[in-house]
Amino acid sequence: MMNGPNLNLLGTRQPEVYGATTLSDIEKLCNNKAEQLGVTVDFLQSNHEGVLIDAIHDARGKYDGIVLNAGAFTHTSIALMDAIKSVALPVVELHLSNIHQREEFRHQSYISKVAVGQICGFGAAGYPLAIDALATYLGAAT
Ligand code: CA2
Repeated sequence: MMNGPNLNLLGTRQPEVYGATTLSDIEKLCNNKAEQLGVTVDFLQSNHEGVLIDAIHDARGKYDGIVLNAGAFTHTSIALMDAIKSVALPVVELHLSNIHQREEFRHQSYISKVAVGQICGFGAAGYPLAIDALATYLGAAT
């Protein structure tokens, strides 16, 4: 479970856009879902593109897939897209908000071009949904 820039601020600012749930609350939701499904989830948040790219590279051989909320890098980062392509791991793209209903510049996603699918618009509830989606895709749910 990888989270990009500014998502560490969740629950502390702009609750009207991103909700009142903190990232550590979200981590608990993810752990509960993982336990329910009998899968393991590790959690990372970084504000740095290179750290996310390194984590994607390091995921190879260690994880079966990635749930990625790349934050604003979604709309700008060819480097993240290339990293995902290079590791050939299934990625579920995730957003709290419905990016298609927001400003035009958020409609473009480089992650979508290489992701298995996208979940957006369900707020914090999208996180366990994304784990479910990835586990189902992998046939990993018990
Ligand atoms: O809806 C999402 O999950 C986004 O990935 C969130 C990004 C935004 O740039 C994407 O277009 C959609 C922004 C994350 C910023 O998170 C904040 C949380 C609280 C306060 C301020 C920013």
